Amino acid sequence: MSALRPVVLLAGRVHPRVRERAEVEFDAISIDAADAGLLNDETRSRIRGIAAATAISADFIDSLPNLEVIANFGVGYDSVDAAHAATRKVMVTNTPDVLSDEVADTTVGLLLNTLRELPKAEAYLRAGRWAAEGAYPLTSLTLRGRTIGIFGLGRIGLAIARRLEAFGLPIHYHTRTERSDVAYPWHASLIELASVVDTLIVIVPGGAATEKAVNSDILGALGPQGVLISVGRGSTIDEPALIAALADRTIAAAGLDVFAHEPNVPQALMDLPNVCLLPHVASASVSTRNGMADLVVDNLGAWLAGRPALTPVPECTGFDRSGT
Ligand code: NAP
Ligand code: 8YV
Repeated sequence: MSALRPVVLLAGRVHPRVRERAEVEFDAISIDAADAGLLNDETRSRIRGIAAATAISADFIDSLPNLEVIANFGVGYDSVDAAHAATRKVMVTNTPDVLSDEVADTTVGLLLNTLRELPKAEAYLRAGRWAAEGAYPLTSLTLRGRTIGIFGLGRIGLAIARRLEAFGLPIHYHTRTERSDVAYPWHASLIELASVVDTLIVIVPGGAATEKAVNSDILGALGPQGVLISVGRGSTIDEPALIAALADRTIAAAGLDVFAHEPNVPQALMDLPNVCLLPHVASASVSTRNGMADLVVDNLGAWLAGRPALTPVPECTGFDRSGT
């Protein structure tokens, strides 16, 4: 271990490639959770960077007097208090772009699985029911004839839109700011979007601005043929309202990759027949996760060597390397 290498904290269950590279390129220290009580004063004062695979609070940031950079594993960084880090001139980075196509592909797969019940049909075959009972029942839902609404037309939302456009489907969207580079109809509010589509794909960031944005009013507006696909953050969905809407068929079905209290999924959701559930796997291929891991370590290496961060989050884009 070289005394010249910057000390970097590996916080949470970091990806193996982050660990392997960090142990070569930095003086790496690991902890399971970002809890200042797990580190003594001397260690805390040595830490200059964090590779974050867990929540990083304002208190934890304040417990590290010489912290310079937090590199989050994931494009969504709602678990890192980036606004507070910015007040301390601590750089925060995330992992945009390298996962957009993978997440968009998975979203289309989840949508098709939800509508056409493909996981259930496979389970039917594997249980020997095709031979014993005959063909799997026809699905009441189809992608054909649907109108897609995308809540969040950012990097991933646009990749989803391009794919579904190729499926021959009309696309509408809601964001706070209308995009000037797409021809899809923009809706100024989520309720307006939900009123004109029957398929709502949620791919906004988590956090206070989107907390429980998909509530009983939005689900009611989506209507009885409505399908909700959620791949952004579980916090954006009012989960009890969704369970009620699925149970009484206010909407037809839902496909969810993210949940309010991961990895815990409400039993009431699991008991419903008209929902397709994935354990937050939208970016979870070896190649995509390796790309994310490399971006985490490359961001740490760049910033700690005095170079600009590769992918700063918006709260920190104004920093130059001198911390101004
Ligand atoms: P992005 O490029 O920043 O796009 C975010 C989009 O959401 C933008 O169009 C933004 O437009 C819109 N938006 C943000 N806040 C909004 C609000 N309050 N109301 C309406 N629209 C809002 O981010 P991205 O790379 O596409 O990633 C999006 C999110 O997907 C991540 O933050 C993460 O939580 C999630 N994600 C999940 C997985 C998974 O494994 N399931 C994987 C990757 C990402 P405006 O700013 O104009 O409103
Ligand atoms: C990851 C994600 O699953 O990038 C994101 O925001 O939600 C996913 O790619 C997560 O960040 C790490 O497990």
